[in-house]
Amino acid sequence: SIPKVQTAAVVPKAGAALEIRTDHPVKQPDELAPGECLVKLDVSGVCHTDLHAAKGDWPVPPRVPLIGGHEGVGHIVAIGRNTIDSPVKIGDRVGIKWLADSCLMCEQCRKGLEQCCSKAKLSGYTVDGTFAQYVVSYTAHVTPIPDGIDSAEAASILCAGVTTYRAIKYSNTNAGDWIVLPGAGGGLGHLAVQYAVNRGLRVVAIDTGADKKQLVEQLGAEVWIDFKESKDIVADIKAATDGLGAHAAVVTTASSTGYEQAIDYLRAGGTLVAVGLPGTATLNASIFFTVFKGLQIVGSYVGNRQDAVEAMDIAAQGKVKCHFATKPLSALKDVYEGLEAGKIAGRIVLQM
Ligand code: 8ID
Ligand code: ZN
Repeated sequence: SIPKVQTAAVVPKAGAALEIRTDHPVKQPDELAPGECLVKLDVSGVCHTDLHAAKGDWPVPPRVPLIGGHEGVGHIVAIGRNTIDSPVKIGDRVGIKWLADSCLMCEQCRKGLEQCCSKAKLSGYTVDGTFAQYVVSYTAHVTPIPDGIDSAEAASILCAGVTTYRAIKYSNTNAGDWIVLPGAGGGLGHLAVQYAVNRGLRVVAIDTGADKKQLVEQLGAEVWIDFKESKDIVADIKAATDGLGAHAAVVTTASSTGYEQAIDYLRAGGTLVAVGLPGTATLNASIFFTVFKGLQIVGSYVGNRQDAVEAMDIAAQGKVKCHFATKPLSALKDVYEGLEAGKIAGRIVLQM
């Protein structure tokens, strides 16, 4: 009893207004290719990436027309005929992350850097995503959702959670170290605060506004800096870290401003992890001080299947909790406006 049509939020072309359509076709079970599965969605988180996709402001263009969304949770209702060795079955609760599929055979896939596979399919970017009642995904890449976590709580772990979990994993930090998190009050940032605290790191949170301050302090940030009020962010961070600076920074701001002072506030030997994705900005780092301080600058792009399992497991144990408000799919346009204005503390999760 899979319907022929569904409700979906469609971007007709780059930059065009979003349309909520009630007659969007559902791919039927006998139309699924081997390795594909049809997932009936309950919820989907809204990531700032979806807004970049809708605006078309990245150097790699999305497909159009496009259904966005890559933080979906639902149940498998069909699997393509002749699918070999599926790790999931009909009825399983699964998550749809940004990396919908990869070849699993190339050098990047073999090394666990499958998100950089040249044949990667991206949910809500190069293939239709989760702002719909049904989505076609891939048995090898859907993330099993453990019992003991609500679908709405699990949703944003699939992008915001996985991404920040991995970024912190590769930040070269140990328990007791200081980590600076510009963008700490946003969707990625508020989970970064928690994954950092969970690893025993000491958090300097940077963002703006009373809501975000309250949120990050409640989640365990020791130091708060409001980037709109601070007169000298570098001095503030040094003052909080015995004058030495922080061991790492994970930047999750959607604009380049969050990156600007990092070379100056990192301590010698520190690591800058770039996560936030302004479309055209360049990283303007002093070569001299990058060398002189022995800094590392790394990019971190979502996570592989194992990162997804690990990040989800920590959330299912209740050690990291997404702070979210739920809204209907029809509110997506307003959610984009809220993200653009920087008004959303934590995440919005849409109910399908
Ligand atoms: O794999 C990846 N690297 C990846 C995965 C997922 C998302 C990257 N992203 C990218 C998104 O495409 C987007 O560019 O990370 C960025 C943040 O996504 P988000 O967390 O979903 O966005 P948000 O909820 O709007 O949070 C951004 C926060 O940054 C703050 C804002 O106030 C907001 O809370 N912020 C800004 I904009 N400028 C700031 C600054 N100068 C700042 N905070 C501190 N200093
Ligand atoms: Zn995302």
